[in-house]
Amino acid sequence: MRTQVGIVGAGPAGLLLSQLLHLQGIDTVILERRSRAYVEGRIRAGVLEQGTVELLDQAQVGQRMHQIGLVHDGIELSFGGRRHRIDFRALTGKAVTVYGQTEVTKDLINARLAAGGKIIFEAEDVSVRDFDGRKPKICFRKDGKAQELACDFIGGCDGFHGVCRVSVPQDALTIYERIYPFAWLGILAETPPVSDELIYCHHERGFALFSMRSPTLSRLYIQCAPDEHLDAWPDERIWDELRLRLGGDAAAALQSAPSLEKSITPMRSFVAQPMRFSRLFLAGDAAHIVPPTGAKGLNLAAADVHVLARALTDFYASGRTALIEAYSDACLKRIWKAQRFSWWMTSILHRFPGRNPFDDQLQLAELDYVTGSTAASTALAENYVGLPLD
Ligand code: FAS
Ligand code: PHB
Repeated sequence: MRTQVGIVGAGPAGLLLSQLLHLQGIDTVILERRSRAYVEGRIRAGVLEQGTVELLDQAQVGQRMHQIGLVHDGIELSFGGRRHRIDFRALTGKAVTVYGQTEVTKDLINARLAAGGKIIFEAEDVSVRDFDGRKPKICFRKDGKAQELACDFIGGCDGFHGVCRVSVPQDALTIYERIYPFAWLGILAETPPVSDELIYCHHERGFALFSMRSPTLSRLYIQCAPDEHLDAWPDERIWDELRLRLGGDAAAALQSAPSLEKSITPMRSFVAQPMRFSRLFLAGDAAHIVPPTGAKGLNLAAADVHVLARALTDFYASGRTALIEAYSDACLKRIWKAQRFSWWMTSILHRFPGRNPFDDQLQLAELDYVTGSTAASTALAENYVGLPLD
């Protein structure tokens, strides 16, 4: 089997890369270890930056997003028993769109397959080879048969636990990491959101987030211990905790419902650099992880493949390699700004074990400053809606 760009992983990074290259007449094959149903069933991110919305439009997969996505002109920060709105539209002229990663994934898979795109689901034992030479290849097993995909370049879009990053000589990689002493317990429930916009809650019992997927589907998170077990969290306990951390009229208005999905997500900041090794390119979670407090994970993956698609398109059109050589630095400039923002949002909104009363007052002062100063709330807003895509 042969293609121009072999892609490992059918998450948002791999699928969007394949679609953007397809629209430039460049052939790709995606190898995904999970089934289509599994990939389309995963509940992950939910907030799209304006730049990501424009990129999905450029990829010609924005129709359903504009039909059912929710455009939000702001968010609320709740602390000290009061809620404070950050008005993105007034501060930056921009907004975000609440549209589940699950839906983005479905739209991209449908578009790829409708255009005759090749996605090999349930590909086993995927390995990437010879990417430091001129003839990279991806080996895998499908239906028990060993196969080989020859290609010019490899898109390593296989997430944090994939094979691509670990296939790079470890001494060629520099790893930056911070593990947070807490996690997020998230649920999806068929109940109307308590507010038209997201509410990020700072509370002495820990962080909480009130998000949504539609006017009838809520996505809710509470800070919990990193080694927490789901069996310790029956639905009732989760709803009680959400009400306690939200407080006020909204808490009274919060309608409980059985959880449709319940999961615990560990919190880490992670960057592996550089992101290119000759003909292997890392993109998305394969190269970097942010804590979800800044809603940057999916958006960073989209920004990486935007830069990568442009570099490969220029190469195939002109033979130029300048953009390919600049790929890693171009992405890392944006990634480290998103890392800073995600770490900052996590630091001001979560309760850290071992903190002292001075730390508590600092957090409250920071939140008071951010919500009281136009300059500070503009800084939050412009990072949240997304810094310009280069
Ligand atoms: P992905 O992990 O989405 O996709 C990688 C794909 O590669 C997967 O389909 C995987 O099955 C496949 N793969 C892996 N190894 C392979 C192999 N050896 N062979 C073939 N295929 C292989 N972000 C937010 O902003 N908000 C959230 O609430 C949020 N929640 C999250 C919850 C979880 C549990 C996780 C893991 C992430 C969450 N994120 C969230 C971040 C998330 O949105 C990611 O940033 C986004 O999925 C990154 O997309 P990809 O880089 O495409 O990686
Ligand atoms: C979500 O809706 O899943 C979501 C929203 C904002 C975040 C994290 C997750 O910061």
